[in-house]
Amino acid sequence: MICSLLALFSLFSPAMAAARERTFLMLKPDAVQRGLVGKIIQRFEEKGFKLVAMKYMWASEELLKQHYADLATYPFFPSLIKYMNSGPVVPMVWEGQNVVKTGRVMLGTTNPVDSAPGTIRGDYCIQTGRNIIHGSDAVESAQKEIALWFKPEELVAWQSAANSWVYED
Ligand code: DAT
Ligand code: MG
Repeated sequence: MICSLLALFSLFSPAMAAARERTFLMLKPDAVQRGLVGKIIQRFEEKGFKLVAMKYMWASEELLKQHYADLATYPFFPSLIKYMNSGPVVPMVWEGQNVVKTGRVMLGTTNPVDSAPGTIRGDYCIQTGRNIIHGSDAVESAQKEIALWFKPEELVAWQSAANSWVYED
């Protein structure tokens, strides 16, 4: 009963609805190998975003090909899949207001040569083919990617104690 009242309230509360946007981030094998997992996660925690799901896994070629299906015709596709399949990755779901757009800003551009200092790619990597982190580029692709990498029951519903200090309303 309380859950359905909360769900109903959220439908009529734009601020709450916006706060519930989710993105899919994945630390790539180079982030794991270089010991950057903690540092990168810390950036999203410190920003105020909320971690909803996280795994540590060695992704199959099949899953990676599905994840990057839109890029299948590009010449770099085989090397992209090989790189992504070369070691463990850390897929995650993060939640927060405008987290998809802000997440992309925090990542920096696809080619690190254009990524501003202060961004993850700007600070930690040099080449496009070793750009250490994936982030969804739109709300729709985030939803698709979250569904590809996580079962619904793996997404943890929880209220952050910092919520009212991160959001004014
Ligand atoms: P992003 O990861 O910034 O969303 P994307 O979706 O266009 O970029 O491409 C996915 C990944 O594919 C990217 O992180 C690295 C690789 N990639 C993209 N363009 C490339 C290129 N021109 N050469 C080599 N790898 C590339
Ligand atoms: Mg992309």
